[in-house]
Amino acid sequence: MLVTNNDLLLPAMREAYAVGAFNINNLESLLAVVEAAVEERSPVIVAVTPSSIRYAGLPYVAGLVKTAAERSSVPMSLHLDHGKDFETVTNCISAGFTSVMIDGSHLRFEENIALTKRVVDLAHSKGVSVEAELGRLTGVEESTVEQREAVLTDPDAAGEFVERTGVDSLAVAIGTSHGAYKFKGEPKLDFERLRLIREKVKVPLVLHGASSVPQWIVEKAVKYGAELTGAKGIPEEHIRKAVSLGISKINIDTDLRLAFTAAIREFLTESPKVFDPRKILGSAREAMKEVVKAKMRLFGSSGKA
Ligand code: PGH
Ligand code: CA
Ligand code: ZN
Repeated sequence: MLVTNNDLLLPAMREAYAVGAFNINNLESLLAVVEAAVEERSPVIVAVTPSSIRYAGLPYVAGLVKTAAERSSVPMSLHLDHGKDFETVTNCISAGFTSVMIDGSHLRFEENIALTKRVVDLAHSKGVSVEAELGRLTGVEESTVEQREAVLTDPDAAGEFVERTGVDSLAVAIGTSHGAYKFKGEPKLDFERLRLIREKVKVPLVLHGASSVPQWIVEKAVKYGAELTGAKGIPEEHIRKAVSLGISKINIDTDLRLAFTAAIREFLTESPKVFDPRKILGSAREAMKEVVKAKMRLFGSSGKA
């Protein structure tokens, strides 16, 4: 059934597990995520970015996810990931999204508050949950303490931000980043900062840029011709620790892209006579599903639906 992010994240925060938000852009990735959730008996957040909406078309994306939700036995939400403006949010709510992110993290503090508050007023009047972001995810590239402080989430500011906006959940910057190249050296997250934020903020906390970039998937992709030199993600024990310190929602996109690409490269090379798209894409769907199931076990959401 289709529910809001609040319905999924408040129990998660109470019971100290995290719900995965998996980015989808087509039928294959949606079915991979939904089938994984059903098999793991896990709640799940289906996340769609503005660029995925441009790729697939808003009515198609919304229709697919709503159909999946009606037909499956686990609770799921349809969530706008990294919504940048009021118009995108409005369109998604009209299309039936049950949760929206307004990402004003690039704005000044007061402007981020004003935009987020405006979205919260609209969304709450329609029964839709809102996620906002404070701090920037590019923190890993900053080398000095001053540079890091400037982009990572300030705990006091986070407390004030949530109070003044009335937002339902908050994405924090503690050293993760989007994509397959997260660290040049050793992976490092600011867990002390997370602990302080958790003390100041009463709503569920969200970790973006949380893909682990599993080396076995990278190696398979490279074996079949991909170029991924230097690809590195968040180690699984860091994810486990982040959950234990109060992260309730974890966003995964890159690991699904890697699984998709590695599976298709392998399939096309190993089965040169096959040209049935269902077989080619079916191998990718299966690979993404296995990744999603492993995440649900890692996050502790398996068995919670
Ligand atoms: C993410 C995904 N989506 O909003 O934050 O991050 O690139 O680490 O999968 P990854
Ligand atoms: Ca952002
Ligand atoms: Zn993100």
